[in-house]
Amino acid sequence: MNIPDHILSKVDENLHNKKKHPIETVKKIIYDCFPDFSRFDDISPKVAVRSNFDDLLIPKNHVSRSLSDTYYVSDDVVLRTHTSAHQTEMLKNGEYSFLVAGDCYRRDEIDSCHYPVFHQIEGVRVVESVVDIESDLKSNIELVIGSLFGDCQFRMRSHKFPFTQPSWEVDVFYNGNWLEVLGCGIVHYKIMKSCGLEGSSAWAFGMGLDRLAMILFDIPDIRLMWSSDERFIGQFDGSIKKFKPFSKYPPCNKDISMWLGDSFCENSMNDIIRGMSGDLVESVSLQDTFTKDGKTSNCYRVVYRSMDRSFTNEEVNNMHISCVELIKSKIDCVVRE
Ligand code: FA5
Ligand code: MG
Repeated sequence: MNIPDHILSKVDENLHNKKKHPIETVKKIIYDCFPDFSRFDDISPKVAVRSNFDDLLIPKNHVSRSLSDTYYVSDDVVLRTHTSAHQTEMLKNGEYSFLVAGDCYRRDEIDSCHYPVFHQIEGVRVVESVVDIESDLKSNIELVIGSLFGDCQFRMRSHKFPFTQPSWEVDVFYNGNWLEVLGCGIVHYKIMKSCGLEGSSAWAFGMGLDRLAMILFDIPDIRLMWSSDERFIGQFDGSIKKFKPFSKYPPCNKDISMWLGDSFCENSMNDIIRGMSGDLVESVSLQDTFTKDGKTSNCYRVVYRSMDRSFTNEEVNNMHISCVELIKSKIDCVVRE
């Protein structure tokens, strides 16, 4: 329905299962923290709307469900937006401690740490009610963080997810910055009940593998994860290694100004630019916005930069012109020339 070819073509890539890829290395470190857990890493990312949203108590009007945020295969099938989509079917199947790793899809902004396809790992454990569930969660989080980052400070901040209560986000203090690395919480009692598990409790966590790999391997741009350039992929051997950047190619900036129509959707524009330029687009950012006579004008800066080669001015100009033409014909806006 709203899935461009450049996204569909990623469904079979499975970077999380590609030997020695940084994302697979991170996945395995997390696997090793939970030797007794069942592991699932080849479940199709095409899931029922019910599993991705309804079963997780995500409200009908939640923005994450909209066509502007989620890729719909049909009215009732989406490309999963998180690995939590598999929680309830696993619990109903009698899995009581499991890990699910997989590719996830979201329509999102364009910058060095957002990509429309990324990878998550989900961990869930059902425990007998006698166990102090919050401290069991906390000690397991401590174990994962310790295996990934070594001896470092971390903090659990109260947060809100519809499917866990209470919920937290976890930040790690690494290289002088607090970085958000995962979301977690106690599985909502309504979900436990719907899975026939009233009387037990469970904890769950979900973490983004791409950003973890970027932090641990010093990978500066998330697009590199998709590179098949030997200068990238040849650097990894299955252990954590700092990435040695090959020369950085110069960026080329292009601005595009437009009057917005009522149904203007920034993520749809981003999909067009990503689709037209492949991985040559580095970021799209709002530079300026103003309203005049009830109409809003936005100016976006599109930065093009290749990860592995230099390009000619002519090549970028042509690509940008093609993007603008497609935006004019597909997006509700009037481009200001
Ligand atoms: C979730 O997806 C929850 N399902 C996590 C969870 C599981 C909470 C179980 C409680 C219990 P969130 O939307 O924050 O949470 O995403 C988790 C991680 O996915 C982020 O921290 C980030 O690392 C990664 N992520 C999300 N969007 C992108 C993107 N566009 N590009 C790269 N990584 C992304
Ligand atoms: Mg896949």
